[in-house]
Amino acid sequence: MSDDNARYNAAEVEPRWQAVWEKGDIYRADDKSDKPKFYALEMFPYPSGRIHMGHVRNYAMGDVVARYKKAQGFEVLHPMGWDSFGMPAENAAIATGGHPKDWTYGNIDAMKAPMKRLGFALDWSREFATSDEAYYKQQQAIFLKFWEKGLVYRKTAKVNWDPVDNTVLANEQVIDGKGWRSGAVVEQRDMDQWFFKITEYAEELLEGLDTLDRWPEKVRTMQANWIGKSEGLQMRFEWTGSSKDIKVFGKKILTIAEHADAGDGVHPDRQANVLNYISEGIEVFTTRPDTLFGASFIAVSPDHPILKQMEQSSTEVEAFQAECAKIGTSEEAIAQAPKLGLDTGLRVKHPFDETKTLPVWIANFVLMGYGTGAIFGCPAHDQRDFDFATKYGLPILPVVQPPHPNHPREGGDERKLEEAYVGEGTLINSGFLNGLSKEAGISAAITKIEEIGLGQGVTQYRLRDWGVSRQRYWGCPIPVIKCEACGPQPVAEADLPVQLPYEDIDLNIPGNPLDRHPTFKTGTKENPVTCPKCGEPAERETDTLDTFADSSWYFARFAGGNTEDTPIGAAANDWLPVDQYVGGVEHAVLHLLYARFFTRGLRDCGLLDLPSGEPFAGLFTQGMVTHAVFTDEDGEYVMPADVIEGGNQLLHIESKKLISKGEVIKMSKSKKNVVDPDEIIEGYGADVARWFVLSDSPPERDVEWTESGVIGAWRFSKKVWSLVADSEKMNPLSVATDATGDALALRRFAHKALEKITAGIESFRFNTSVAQIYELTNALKKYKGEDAAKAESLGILIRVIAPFMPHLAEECWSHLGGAGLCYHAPWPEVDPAMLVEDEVTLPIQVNGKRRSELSAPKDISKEDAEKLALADEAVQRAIDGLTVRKVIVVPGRIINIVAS
Ligand code: ANZ
Ligand code: ZN
Repeated sequence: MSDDNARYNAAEVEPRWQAVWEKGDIYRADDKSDKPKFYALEMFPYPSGRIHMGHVRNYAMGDVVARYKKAQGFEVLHPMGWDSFGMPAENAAIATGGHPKDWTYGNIDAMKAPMKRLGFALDWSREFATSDEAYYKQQQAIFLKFWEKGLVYRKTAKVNWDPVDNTVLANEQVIDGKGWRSGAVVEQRDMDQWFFKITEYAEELLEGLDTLDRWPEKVRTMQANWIGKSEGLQMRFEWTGSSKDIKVFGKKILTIAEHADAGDGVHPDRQANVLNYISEGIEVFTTRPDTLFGASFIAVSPDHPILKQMEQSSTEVEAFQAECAKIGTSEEAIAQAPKLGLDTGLRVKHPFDETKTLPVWIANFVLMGYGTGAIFGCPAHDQRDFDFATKYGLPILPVVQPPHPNHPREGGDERKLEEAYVGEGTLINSGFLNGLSKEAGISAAITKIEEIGLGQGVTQYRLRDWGVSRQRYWGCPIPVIKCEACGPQPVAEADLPVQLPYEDIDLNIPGNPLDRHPTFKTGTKENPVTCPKCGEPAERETDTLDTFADSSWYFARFAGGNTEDTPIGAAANDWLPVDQYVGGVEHAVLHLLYARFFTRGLRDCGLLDLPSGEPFAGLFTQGMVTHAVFTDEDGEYVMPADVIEGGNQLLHIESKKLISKGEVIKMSKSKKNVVDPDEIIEGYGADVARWFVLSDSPPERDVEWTESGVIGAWRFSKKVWSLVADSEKMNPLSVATDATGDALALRRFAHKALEKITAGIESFRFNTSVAQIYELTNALKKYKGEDAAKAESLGILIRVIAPFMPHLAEECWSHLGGAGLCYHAPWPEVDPAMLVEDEVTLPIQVNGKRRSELSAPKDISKEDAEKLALADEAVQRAIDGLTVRKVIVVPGRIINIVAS
């Protein structure tokens, strides 16, 4: 080992190069560059206060791509910022008595330093936090543009209401049906809320998924399921008797005119239908009209407008609704809850069989927000209907005959059924549909219903409009003024931003601090809030936007720069879409879907020129960083840093208590199985931390953090350095075209490795690149020459290491005598000639004595080898005057000639 080797000290080398990079401003992306553009982006962090290993892995992956693309000749944009609005800041402020803003910006400062120490190739000139006034001002401008375009609307919707704290709760704040702070049973309340009309793009969002061929299949599937397109039938079941005489617990059903506000909870576009079914009958949505003959009941949602009358007249209905409300608003909770029902006493006619009537029930599993909020139940072929009918003794009539003759359902209605049959089959007990397949039955039933004027075939989406109102402080204020006379009015663009007040914020009282702020809502005496339309005193909207809005367009803002006069600078049109997006799979649905909606909205408002509307051309979802959980004798969690291995035992460093090692799971603060990146950087260097998280597992899988693994990574970095430190100065851009013998073999090795390393980076299999880098390092270690082949191979090694361990690469590059920065060096090019099959050297013996050797392709035929051997000059001399008796060719090994 040389002295240089002994001196390699990441703690000294890394900051030194970071200073050089920063001074050279080398990571600034040039909008005007005429190179091809490449936009690399990782999901930006929430400023919780600490960098964790998950961040390190996420950003290290993006950094490999960014640096690699730069070396390949692209102009690379690789920005960073902060997703800084949100509830944790409010909770922290409550816990510590501080202010959410101070907490947030303090955390940003605290996180930026370790982030910089990791040496990412980031263009910090574009940095912003979403809570910056300059950013949320533009978000308010976007909100108003969306409103103008019809992509924003207001409607009454259900919220979780905490009756003790007198506040709205987010779904995550409702635990087991109770408020997280008060413990009070949460109620469902109707409140005016703002919505983004994402359903406007349901079809486009679905179709767009087919174009995203660089997205993981599972993410596309999850999005498609979330959008949930169903082709079906919307149809009416008419009341028995005259609709005018229908009694609902003694009261008449109201006429359309009398029921003007019946559309609550229903998409405005569908209100007409809602009104319709109240006077004429019940409108349902079904994807299985083929099973109509098996219908045995109608069920409406507990929130169905028809129950409005009953609410006033029947305590029974009211009590039932209250019972259902306890389950909460989430679709999942409703699906898991036991089936609950109440017979309304109302009856409807069967569309195909005048003699048959069906009872109308209220059922807790019917959602108001999907379809029409009402269904017909066919218990034999839908499990929920089956459970419901079994519980309440409603008829179960099979109408689909399964194809298997031995199926227990064979024989039809006589048998006791155990569960619903949802598969394919032939229709039975179904009048004119008998004998048809499911598919044929569906279209025949739709045609018939359309003919008799009871409905029509429709497409439904499970996707709901995006409710964005949050009754919270730390978010983007919704730029609206509410006037009693004129209704909600947009704040004039010149008056943006609607500033989030800093003073007089008290989070210790439950409820929305903006709502009780002394001036935010109504202004001051001198400067009251007034209606932009009529000028009368009015009130500011006190809701703030869901923070998912903030992360729905930040990538466009990065690309367009921090412009003051427009949300998105023109440069974004050139940079977008993001070429490679990297982040957690937990964002597979909401964040990615909302961003895809926003880019379409921005496009249609003329704020972004992105015809496809797709923000992310390539997506990669990385696995997590895991670690074993340690517990002491009392079962308390212990941080890995406080554990030492002694003998065959694990001991707590301070108390010397015995520690046991538990399962290996995602690093999390609550289990204390975390390793602080800062400590790793301090102990081993940033390069080692980066190398480790990329080396051991395929990027989409979890990687287990182990001490031994880190030490291995650290040793490897030393090994690379010693290789360079022990070398003479040489040009790492050398190309040793006339290498022969060992030098040629080294070249071949280096180029083969290079090809695989490059392919690994291209296909997000960094671990395979790493494995090849190890091999190449070993080959170089063994090589004795100090020649062009070594210079070339070392030059390749340093450049392929650079995306992973950029500091070490710069140090090696400069030590070797490379011109300029390694960061600016081009990606090495594979010499295809070096990839062809290896040559072998075959010794040639004559009568047991080595006379010569033959360089030949490894797979040379025996005949060719014999011919070439006999033609060899030295061999010719040796057999001069003798007769060749025999030639023995041992393929790949030796050629023996027997002559006498
Ligand atoms: C009758 C029927 C018979 C149904 C049968 C299914 C099976 P997807 O495919 O997810 O769109 N449905 C309709 N609106 C509903 C609501 N608001 N809440 C709960 N369930 C609702 O699901 C469509 C099916 O879900 C519809 O087809 C309807 O039940 C139910 F053998 O109608 B079906
Ligand atoms: Zn007004």
